[in-house]
Amino acid sequence: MYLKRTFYGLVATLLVAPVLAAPITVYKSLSCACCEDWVAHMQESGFDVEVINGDNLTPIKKLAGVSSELASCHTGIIDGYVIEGHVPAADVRQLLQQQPEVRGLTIPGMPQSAPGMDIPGSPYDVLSFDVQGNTEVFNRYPG
Ligand SMILES: [Cu+2]
Repeated sequence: MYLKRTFYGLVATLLVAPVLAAPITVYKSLSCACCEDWVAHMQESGFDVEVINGDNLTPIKKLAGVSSELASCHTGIIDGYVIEGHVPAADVRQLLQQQPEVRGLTIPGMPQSAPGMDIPGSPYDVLSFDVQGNTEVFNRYPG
């Protein structure tokens, strides 16, 4: 019984740990309300979020390799990946599970149907991007 419980405990730890153990650090401006709504979406989805407020996000985005075409309102870092903008928690989880060789995920701009914006009706794409700035569609949402 003890061994069995330990085994299932280990499996549960392995399944849950990569997401729950890695906190996401989110850089945003203090006045960004939609950023806060996205932070709430991540927290509700089980992520441990550390928020760092700053007036000038340009240096952060530059360090993160987020070009102006890929940029959105906030920049998150988790487990070495960059999460730019209103990316759904499910996609972040999928990224962490699959560990693809990309720099991160982005939803450029602020599509109104993405989590933290939450006005249905506009389709949007989650893109992955690499160090050269090449993008691929990671997931499509009908809005
Ligand atoms: Cu926003």
